[in-house]
Order: sequence, then structure tokens, then C-alpha cells
Amino acid sequence: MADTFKNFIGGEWVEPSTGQYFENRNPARQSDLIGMWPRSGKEDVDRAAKAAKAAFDGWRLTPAPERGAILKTVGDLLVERKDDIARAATREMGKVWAETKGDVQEGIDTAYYAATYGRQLFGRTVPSELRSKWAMSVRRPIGVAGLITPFNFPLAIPTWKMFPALLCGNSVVIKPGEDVPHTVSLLVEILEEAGIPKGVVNLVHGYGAEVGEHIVRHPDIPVISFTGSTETGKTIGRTCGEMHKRLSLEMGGKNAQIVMADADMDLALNGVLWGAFGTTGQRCTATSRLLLQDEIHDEFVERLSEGARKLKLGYGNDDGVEVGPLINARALEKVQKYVEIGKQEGTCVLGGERATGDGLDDGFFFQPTIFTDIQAGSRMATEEIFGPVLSVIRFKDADEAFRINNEVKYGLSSSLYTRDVNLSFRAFQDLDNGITYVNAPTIGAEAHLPFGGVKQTGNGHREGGWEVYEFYSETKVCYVDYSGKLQRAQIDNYEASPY
Ligand code: UN1
Repeated sequence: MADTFKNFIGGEWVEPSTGQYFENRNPARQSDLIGMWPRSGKEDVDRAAKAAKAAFDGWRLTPAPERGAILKTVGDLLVERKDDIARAATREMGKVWAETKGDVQEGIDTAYYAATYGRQLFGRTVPSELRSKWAMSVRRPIGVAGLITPFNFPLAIPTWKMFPALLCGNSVVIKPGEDVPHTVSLLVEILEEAGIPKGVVNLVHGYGAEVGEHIVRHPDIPVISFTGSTETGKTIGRTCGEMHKRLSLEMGGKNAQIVMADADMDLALNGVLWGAFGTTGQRCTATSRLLLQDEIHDEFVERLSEGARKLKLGYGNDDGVEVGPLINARALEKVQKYVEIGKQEGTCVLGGERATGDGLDDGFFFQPTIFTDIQAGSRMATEEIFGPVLSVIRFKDADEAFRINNEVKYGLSSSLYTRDVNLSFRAFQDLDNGITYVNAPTIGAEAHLPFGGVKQTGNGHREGGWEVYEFYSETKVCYVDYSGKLQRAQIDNYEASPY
């Protein structure tokens, strides 16, 4: 019998109101059933929202440094359990253990950063235009935050959303990706152990249409943060617009690595191997376009194919494995569909098939795949695939490369390999992305800097760093007039008062 897991509502581990559960299986070994998780429904969301609302007052009145101290303990427990959580995350998500350890580390960094923020939730003190009047701003929490997270960073992304929300004094209802429920269950156990008060953190497992949608529509959840597809984000955006909710969206990407002829080729090669095939291409920041300057195109493609062919596929908890499986059958189908499109739009120089044999048959493995002769503007050059598929596009000069980079609806990250310092600064100025790397791949953002993209990748907010604290709090401006008389701003300081 597989283990059965529960929701966490109002400080208790509880069964779902539906009495239903879904299976969580290892994407590298489908025969490996990890456990059964609650397939919750609207009633569970209602209970979680009620518990979170009831806990909000106590939590918002807890001094921010004290909230930070709890998050410091959470960070310490994550450090202690880093290896075990990473093993569990690899088992359900598929990426290799070194990567899930990085994923947990990102959560640790986020916890410690949040802990220090407890002592620096700064407001501003500004001189008033009137005499004997005081003016300042402070940050206030908003209420219950509804957090909906994806499968690809099963630990880090929940922490990016949860820790700053909590530090600011909000209570939380979280629904993790249904492919990776175990990692967040382990995280919530840690929050409980670290002393988070009852009801401040609530975990409701289940599917988007059965849980996520009710979170988004719930009248007592005024803040929503979502990471996932641009299509779902658009629907969430519509509802949040109608309901006047504060919303942060992190969605698709079609990130390009641009390699100029003057670049360090070995460096650029290692960069794209990691950027395109790390996490099996399942990062919003994954490199899915490689832009090569004419002079180096052929040699670079040859060396890249050689390198990608050698990548060892397998179960990410096994030694020596470099690339894990795709997350599920749907993802595999999507990648296969794009490979067909790629064959029409370009030339497949590597891969293109489901990877089989040698322990791979029971998982959703796909060969690292490279297409050349892809034209800017084509589907392979503009649509997000979220798999180990790389489209190679040629260019003549930097102007053309920058134009191609910007010719997609997304704008998350970009990368430029060059030795030309002037061109690097032009890239910062002209590439339409939220993050631009020079001589580093499109992946690898750090927890203490703002993370997010422009255009249809996001909606103007950032996760991570200092900016996310503004998302999870409202500015309150406070004035004190200690003159003892009525003073009219904009009037009395310009005209003699009639009063
Ligand atoms: C994502 O793919 O949704 O920069 C997040 C990176 C990671 C985060 C990726 N630190 O690749």
C-alpha cells in the first residue's frame, strides 16, 4: 500500500473533503508509486481560506523581526534536511540530484534573505510641506495570499512566494503543482516544526481546475501569485482583474543565447549545454534558442551536437546521470509535437526521438534534440516548448541578433557570449528581457535579486530580491499634525489662512 498524505489546514493535517486522492509517480520510473495525495475541492479551499483569514490578525501583529526569526529556523531545518528533500524532489520531479540540491539551496537562500528582511521592512520619513507636521510611509500586509506553484522548482518556487508573503505578515494558502506534492508537504512540515502559528500556512493539494481556480476566485484571498503557463496566467489575470486582486504572474519564456564570433567558444558551448538541457529544458529560463554568428555556426553546431550526444540520461537519483525525464506524458506529447513542427521548419541534427533502452523505457525520457536552419519568426523560433529541444538560428551581426532576440512575445532571460565590453552594455540596454547574462547561460538567477520578465512573461512584478516585498505589502502613508490647528496642505502654505 502506498503512503497517503494530507492537506494542512488551520494547523492540522486533514483529509480532503472529497475523500479522493491522486497518485504521484516517479517520472523516471512509472512503476514507482511515491504515494497518494488529496484531490481536494472547493470545500477544502474554503476551509483553508477561513483558517488563513482567522490567523491573519495574530500574524500581522507579530513583530516582523519575530516573523523573520521563524523563517531563519525554517532555513536551518532546510539546511539539515537538504539532501533528503532533494532526493524526494528528484523522485517526483525527475531532475538530477545535484539540481534538486540547488533547488533546496535556493529555498535556503530565500529563507535567510527573508529572515534579514524582518529587520528592514523599510518605510520612508519625508519632510512635510507644512510646519509642525510629520509624514512617513510604512509597509502593511494585505491579508491571505493564494500561491499556485509549478512542478519544475518544487522547493524553490514555493519558498520564493511563501517566505516573503509570510515575512510581510500575510497568511498563506498554497497549492503546489500536482506532479510534485511531496516536496511542499516536506516544506510545510518544516514550517510547522519551526513554530509557524496555526492557520498562517495552509496547504491544499489538488488540480488546477479543482483547487487553483477556487483559490483565484475566493473573495477572502486578495493576493494571488502564480507561476506557470501564459494561457493559465491569462485566465487568472482576467479573474483577478474583475475581482480587483493583486496578482503576480511568472509565465513563459523563449530565451536566447547569442554567441558572437569573438566569444570564448568552450565557455559558450558549456553554457548552452547547461542552459538548454539542464532540468531537461523544463525551466522558464531554459535556453531554447541558440543564435550563432555566421562565421562560427557550423563548427559550433558540430561541437554542440557532440557534447549533447554524450549527456547521460537516467533516473536523477542514480550516480553519473546528467539529464532526467520530462515530467509527464503530456509533456512528452508536447515535445513530440514540436519535433514534428521542427522537422518541417528546419533540420534535426541531433535527437528527435523518445529515449529508450538502458533503464529508460519506464520513464518520460526524450533525447537532447537540436534543430538547425530555423528561421526567425517561425514557430520553433517563437513558441515555448519546455523540453530538451534547441532551435539554432544564424545571424550576421549584433543588430540582427538583438532584433531576433526581441522578436518573441516573451521576455524572461537572454545571454550574450562576447569579449566586447561595449556590446555587453548595449545588450543590457537593448535586449527586451527581465534578466540579461553576459558570458553565462540563460539560467542561474540568484535568490537575492529580482526575478522576472517583460512582455508576456509576466505582469510587471518580480519575485526574489527586494522587489517582492513590495508585492506582498501595501504602502500606508501616515501624517501627524502636531501644530494644534487645522493646516490645509497646498493652500495654507501658499495663502494666509482664513480660519
Ligand atoms: C523557473 O524556471 O521557473 O534562474 C525558475 C534559474 C533558476 C530559477 C528558474 N534559479 O534558472
